[in-house]
Amino acid sequence: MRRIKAGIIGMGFIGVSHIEAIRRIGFAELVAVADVNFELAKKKASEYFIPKCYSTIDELLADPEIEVVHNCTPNNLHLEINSKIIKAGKHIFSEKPLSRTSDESAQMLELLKEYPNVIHGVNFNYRMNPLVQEMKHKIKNGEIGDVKLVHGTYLQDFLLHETDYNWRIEPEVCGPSRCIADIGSHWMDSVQCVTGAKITEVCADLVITIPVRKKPKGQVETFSINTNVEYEDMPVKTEDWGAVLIKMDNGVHGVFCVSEVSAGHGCSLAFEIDGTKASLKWEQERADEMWMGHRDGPNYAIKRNPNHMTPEAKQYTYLAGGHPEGWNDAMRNNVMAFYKFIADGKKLGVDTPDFATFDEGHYIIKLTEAIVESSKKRQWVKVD
Ligand code: SOE
Repeated sequence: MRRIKAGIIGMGFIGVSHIEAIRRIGFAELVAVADVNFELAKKKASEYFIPKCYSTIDELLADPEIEVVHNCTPNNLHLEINSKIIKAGKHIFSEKPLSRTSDESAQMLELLKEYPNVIHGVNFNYRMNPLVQEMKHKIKNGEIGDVKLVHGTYLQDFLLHETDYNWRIEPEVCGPSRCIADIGSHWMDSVQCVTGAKITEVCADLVITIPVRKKPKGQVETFSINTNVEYEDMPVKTEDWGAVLIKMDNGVHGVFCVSEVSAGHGCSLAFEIDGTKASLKWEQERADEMWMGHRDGPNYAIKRNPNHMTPEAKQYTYLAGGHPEGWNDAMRNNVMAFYKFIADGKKLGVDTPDFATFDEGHYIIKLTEAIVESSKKRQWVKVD
C-alpha cells in the first residue's frame, strides 16, 4: 500500500485526536499542521514531532507533498477552508457539522462537481465503533427482523453552569442550532448508518434552559473547566436541549433527545433499534458491549470480540476480546476508512464508503434546519 501524506488545519481539542488517528494508520504520514494561533500550532508540532508547521492555510495547501487535508476548525470556517482545500485538489476530511447552514454545504457540493477526483469525508466518528458496524451488519443480515422503531439520547453536561462557555454557544460561529447540530448530528448519522434508512420528517421541541450565560473574557477550550473570573452577560440564542420525533423513509418511527446540560453525562450517546425479532442497543460510554433483547428467549450482552463478528465489522477491530476499544479507536477507524478508500483508488459515486461523505453531511444540515423550523412552528416538517 502506498504512503499518503497529510496536513491538519486547526489544533484545538479535536485536532489533537486527528493527529493521533493519522499516526495509528501505518500507511499515512502527518507532515504538517497549521492554526491561526501560530504559537499553538508550533507547540503541537514540537510535542508530536510533526516536521512542518504553517501559519497560514494557503502555505499548507501549497505544499505539494500533502494529499489529504483535515479541517478541524470551528463551523464558521468550514465553508471558506473546505472550499480552499477542494480548489487545491486535495482530498478533504472535515470536522462535523459540515457547515452552519445548508446553503453553505450546498455551495461545497456545487464546487465538488468541478473536482470529481477529490474524496470528501465528514468526521461522524461514532458510526465507526466496531459494535456500531456490527449492529449495521446484523440488521442488514436480518438478525433482528424488520426494523420498526428507533430511540435514544445524546446527553452531555459540559454547559451545565451559567459560567460554562464555548464557541458553540455563538450562532455566528456554530450556526442557528447548537445541541442538534453539535451532537444530535452524530445521533442522526449513527442511526441512519445502522438502519440504512433516511430520516425524512421531524417534529421537535428545542429549549434554552440558561437564557443568559456568563461569557469569560479569555479563550476556553472545549471540556476544560473555566477558571476565568472576569465575565460579561451574554443572551443565549441556541438550544441547550432538544427532543425530536422522527419518521424514516422505510416507515420506521422514532424519537431522540439531546442535551448539553444534563449533570453526570460526559458523552452519553445511546441508541436502540427495535425489530420484529429482536432489539439491539449500543451506548458510547460502554462502547465495547452491545445489548441484544428478545421477547421469546434470553437477553444478552454481546462483548466485542474480533473472533465473533461479521467480516465487515471485523475489519474495524483488532484487540482481542476483553481488551476494551473505545472513542479513540472509532476515530482511528473513521480516518482509516477514509485513507484506505484513497489508497485503494476507489471513487465516490462508484464505490460506497463506510465513512460519511459531504452529501451525507449536507443532508444532516438539512435535517438540523428542519428540526429548528419544526420547533419554531410547533409542527412536523418534511425534508426533501
Ligand atoms: C462537544 O459537544 C463535543 O466535543 C462534540 O463537538 C463532538 O462532536 C463529540 O464527539 C463530543 O462532544
